[in-house]
Amino acid sequence: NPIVRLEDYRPSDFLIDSVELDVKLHPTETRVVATLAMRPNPEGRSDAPLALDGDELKLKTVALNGRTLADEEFEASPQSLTIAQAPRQPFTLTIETEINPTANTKLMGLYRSGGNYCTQCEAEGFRRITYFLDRPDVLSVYTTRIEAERGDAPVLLGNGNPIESGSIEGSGRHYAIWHDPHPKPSYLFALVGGRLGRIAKTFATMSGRAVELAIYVEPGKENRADYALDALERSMRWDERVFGREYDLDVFNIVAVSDFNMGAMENKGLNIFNDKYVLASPETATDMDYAHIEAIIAHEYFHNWTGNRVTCRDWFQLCLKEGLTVFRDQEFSSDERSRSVHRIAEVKTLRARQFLEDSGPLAHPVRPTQYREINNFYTATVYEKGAEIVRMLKTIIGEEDFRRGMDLYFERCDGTAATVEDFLKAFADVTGRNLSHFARWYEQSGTPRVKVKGQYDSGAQTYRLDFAQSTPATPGQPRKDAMAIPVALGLVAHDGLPLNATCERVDERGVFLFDRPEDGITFTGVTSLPVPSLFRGFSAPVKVSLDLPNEELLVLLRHDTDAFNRWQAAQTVAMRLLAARSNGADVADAEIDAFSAALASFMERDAQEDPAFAALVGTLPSEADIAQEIGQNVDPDAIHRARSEMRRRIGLSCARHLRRFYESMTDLGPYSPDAASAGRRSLRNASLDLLAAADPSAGEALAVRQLESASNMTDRLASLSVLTTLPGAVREEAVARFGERYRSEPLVLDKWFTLQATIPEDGTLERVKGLMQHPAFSIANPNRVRALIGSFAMLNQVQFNRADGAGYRFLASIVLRTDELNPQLAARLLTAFGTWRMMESARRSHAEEALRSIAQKPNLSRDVGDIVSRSLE
Ligand code: HT7
Ligand code: ZN
Repeated sequence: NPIVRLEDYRPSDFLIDSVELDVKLHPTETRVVATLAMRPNPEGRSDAPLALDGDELKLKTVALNGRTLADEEFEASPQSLTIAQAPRQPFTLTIETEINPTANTKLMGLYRSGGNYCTQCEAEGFRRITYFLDRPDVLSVYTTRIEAERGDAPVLLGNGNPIESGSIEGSGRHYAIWHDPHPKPSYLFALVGGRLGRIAKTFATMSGRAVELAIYVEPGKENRADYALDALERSMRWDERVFGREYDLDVFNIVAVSDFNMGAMENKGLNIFNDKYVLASPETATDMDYAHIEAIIAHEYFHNWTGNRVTCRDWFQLCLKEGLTVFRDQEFSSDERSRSVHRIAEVKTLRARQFLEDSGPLAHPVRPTQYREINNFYTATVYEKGAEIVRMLKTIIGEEDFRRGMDLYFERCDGTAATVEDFLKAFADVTGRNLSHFARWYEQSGTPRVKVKGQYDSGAQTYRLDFAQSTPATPGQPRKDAMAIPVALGLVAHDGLPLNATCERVDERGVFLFDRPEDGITFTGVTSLPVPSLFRGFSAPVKVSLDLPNEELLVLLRHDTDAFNRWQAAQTVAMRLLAARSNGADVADAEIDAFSAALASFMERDAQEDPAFAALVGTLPSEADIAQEIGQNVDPDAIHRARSEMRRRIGLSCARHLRRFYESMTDLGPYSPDAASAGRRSLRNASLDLLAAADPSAGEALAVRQLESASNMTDRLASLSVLTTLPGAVREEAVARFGERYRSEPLVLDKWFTLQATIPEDGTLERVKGLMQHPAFSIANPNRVRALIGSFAMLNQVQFNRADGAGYRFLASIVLRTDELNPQLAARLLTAFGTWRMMESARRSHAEEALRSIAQKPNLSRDVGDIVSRSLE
């Protein structure tokens, strides 16, 4: 498979100014006629042939300026259409293809989901609909005519605005024509045809234009889309207020489908969503589901400016739209909810997914320089670390200049296919700063380590901080340069009183820019021994080591004005204890009890004001976090034992507080998904979890009572989750009853699959295999596969990493099976092997054997072939 390289980029030899698509929908023989207004690109080669991309296409006819071409005038295969002698002036190319949406199990291009027709074109799916210059720097104005049996597909949707619709006399068929005036790349094309229910409302934009917002879902589930519609309206208002961005069409449609490879897709004016991120009711969705729906609705909407109006020149620039849009959705959620709680959640995800990726065989820069399969680069690094880079930029230049830079970026790049350089140049120009060193964040992979040493001189009343940075080698990058790291910091006195210390290297926003291998700064006017609070708000995606004794970390937990660092202090102490215990070191129970007592008192302090924060403080690092901290020769069983034991001891020593939280944090009224109510539920359920760890039989009774009386899915699922940690007949009965109750609710059954797949017991692999026979499970549906098998592999540390290698062999067999249907899904599952090299040697060799068994199979997809070979390198 050829490798695509950033350095080989050159402009397209031809351009397509407009596209007229005529799509006659049919379950197995859909006809597509594409009429392309083309011309040679003045920036391209003047003697180049016209080479159009295709993928599994059946060509019917091709005509140039209305004349059907004879066979010898072009070369066609399912993968390409080439005309050697293309005209050197503007011309019209008309191509007719036939496609089979029912047979399309890859869920790319035009396919069927739940009997409806839908499309997915990012990154390279449009070429599965018609031959095209399927690259993001070819921007065209689209007009789409969609025709179908009215009975099969009464709803017909396209990009842009609806301009005409009608019946085709005497045929039972009808059509709709959509026109999108905004030039766009083919990956933003979409159409939908089907039987769908609808909810709608009118939105008045900041300049007073009326926009019809609508969400289409499976008929009968319309009221489950109310929250998503409300989130859409709030997102639109927020983008106007915070970034000055207004919506630009007469309609904005969202369609929810149940077979989807990712979360959602930002097609211009016609977002298509995985129904998991649209449908919610108190009975079926948890607080976390509501928060995800809000974030993803916002994310896709925000793409209208960061991705659609300003798109990417090539797929290497993916972070330009994804990192920036994640940053924007994070800011939206922080404004709508609790900023500190949200920041902690973001960082937990970043560390669990991106730091992990950065430390394993699949590490790559935020802007990769080469790929074999672009679908494998929709990663935590591109999205999450990409967002952190934008956040760091804002931290360094400040809020006002950040907004001015964004305005300039939109002004300059609107209607173009841009690069990371264009983005950074806007900020360099408004601030007069040279951002070339900062740009290294896009190029260098791996998570920088920052070592810090503090020294207090009581005589001089100074406090010196010495910093040293290094970044470990990653695939293809053996040596690293120093990064420009913004360190937001402050000093905290042991008694919590303000310290009026100053340091000229720290700017007015409290930020020191650490951009050399080593550097040191000195604070003056430090009247008592301080505790440094570093990387406040997690100001840079780095790993920090600073040898503060546990007592000083507890000073931060008590007194830091930065909520993130208060939480971080508790996590650091917990991690030290857990990692030491997992490694077999002697940690006195008394030390754990002292930590527990401190935790309980801080949770108590925060519980009334910010219960969600208190719940986070009381939640231990996960088994995967501990494995990452240990980093080599990992024994997941030892980690599991250490963490379980620590939960038990915390539960025991904090029981009084936990019981009080459990009893007081009940709902204040009918269920509402707002952050305050969700926070109360999270503290209540975190308390239940610890109480059950300390006293399983009392915990079981509490959980059973909660399961029976719960008025919402958050509390019901939390109690079932506690029960799954307690083996026995009560658990089995509760699990069976839950499965029965929700047998016709696939999205709830996904939660049920996940709970069972993550039971850390020996029988779980057999249970997972058994559940694959459940009538609701389907190997062709990505949500089902991810819920059952993805969760087993990604979330069940002890059972996926079984010492006998059975977990690895199972995953390998599933990867091979899914690869035949849906390579994108198979490749995602395969990334669960990303941690194999950090395991102890027996597990390591089982994992390697499983990976080799995949690698040696003939006819692997490019997606799986790429991941497996990089995993073994
Ligand atoms: N821009 C989208 C990324 C995407 C995707 C979505 C659905 C199915 C396949 C896909 N391939 C890439 C989603 C987003 O980040 O907003
Ligand atoms: Zn996105």
